[in-house]
Amino acid sequence: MKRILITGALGQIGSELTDELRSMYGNDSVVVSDIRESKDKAKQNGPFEIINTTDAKRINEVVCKYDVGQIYHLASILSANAEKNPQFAWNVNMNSLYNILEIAREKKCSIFTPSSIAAFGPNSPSENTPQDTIQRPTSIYGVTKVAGELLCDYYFQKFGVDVRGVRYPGLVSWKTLPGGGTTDYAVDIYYKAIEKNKYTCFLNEKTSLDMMYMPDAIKASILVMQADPAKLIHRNAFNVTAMSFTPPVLADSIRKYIPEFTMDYDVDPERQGIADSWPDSLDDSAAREQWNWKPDFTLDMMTQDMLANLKKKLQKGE
Ligand code: NAD
Ligand code: AKB
Repeated sequence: MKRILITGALGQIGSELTDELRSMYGNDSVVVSDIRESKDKAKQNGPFEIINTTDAKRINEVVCKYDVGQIYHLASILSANAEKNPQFAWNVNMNSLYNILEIAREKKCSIFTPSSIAAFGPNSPSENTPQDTIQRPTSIYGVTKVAGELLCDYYFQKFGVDVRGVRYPGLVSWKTLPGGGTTDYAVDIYYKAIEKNKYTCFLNEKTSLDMMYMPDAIKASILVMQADPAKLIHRNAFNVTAMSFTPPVLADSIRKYIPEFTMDYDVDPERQGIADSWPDSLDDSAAREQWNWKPDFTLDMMTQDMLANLKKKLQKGE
């Protein structure tokens, strides 16, 4: 069997996707890569390579060395960090994707590459945002996501590259911290609820955003790659969501398990501006119809699981 390569594999999604793909296909079948070294012993259970995805030659070396047939391309700069250095974010996000698509074209690899709710902008419909609608994002991260969606469609139509993806909403997880996005508050809040019974939120109380628990995000990433291509009308950038909430609704869910939890606000204008430009809630019916997408976790199920696992993790001092 040809191997699977994951880029940006030490990040919030890649760290959990690695575990799932290795349990499905075996440790040696999944090559983990990132621009930085792994401190995690689990990642040493299978092949690990340093790859800077802006370096096409290096990606090519690893693809040839391991006879890679599928690439989960996760290396990226997320919204809040991207806004601090837009030129750097454009270089990493766009040139990496171009390199991956070119190698996929030459070596006939299939590709998973995620887009985001950030691909929408202030003049996209904000409620029940359709799969196909106006996309004029105002963050550099969103601009790279729309450009990436178009480039992926082009590589499929022009060269037949089997490239697929989803528009993830904000992702909540306990294993690995998020990497500098606008939705990171929805992870941070759980740490502070356990450590201090108190959280200061950097988004205001009216900010409604789509969210998803990581096991559902991993499920979506694998399901879309397993989907029957004959059933795919869309190919890239499927809207997927599991829930949509504001900070006080998330705080209420936490209070069901930690009644003394309190929250106040100290709004960060930059991240608030980004969040305000994103949808309140997505319509993910195309994913449901074309590849049977359905999330498992509701908000309260996520909260219960997050708190239980984070408590254990923090007690161990990890
Ligand atoms: P992350 O920031 O947690 O991880 C990204 C990883 O990429 C990091 O480990 C980083 O070291 C690595 N990286 C950065 N530059 C690199 C380079 N030049 N070469 C190789 N590796 C590099 O991000 P994530 O949350 O795991 O996101 C993965 C993908 O999913 C991204 O495309 C992101 O835009 C998308 N996404 C994530 C979310 C979310 O909430 N986590 C939501 C929507 C979309
Ligand atoms: C971010 O906030 O940048 C990401 C995303 C929604 O793409 N979590």
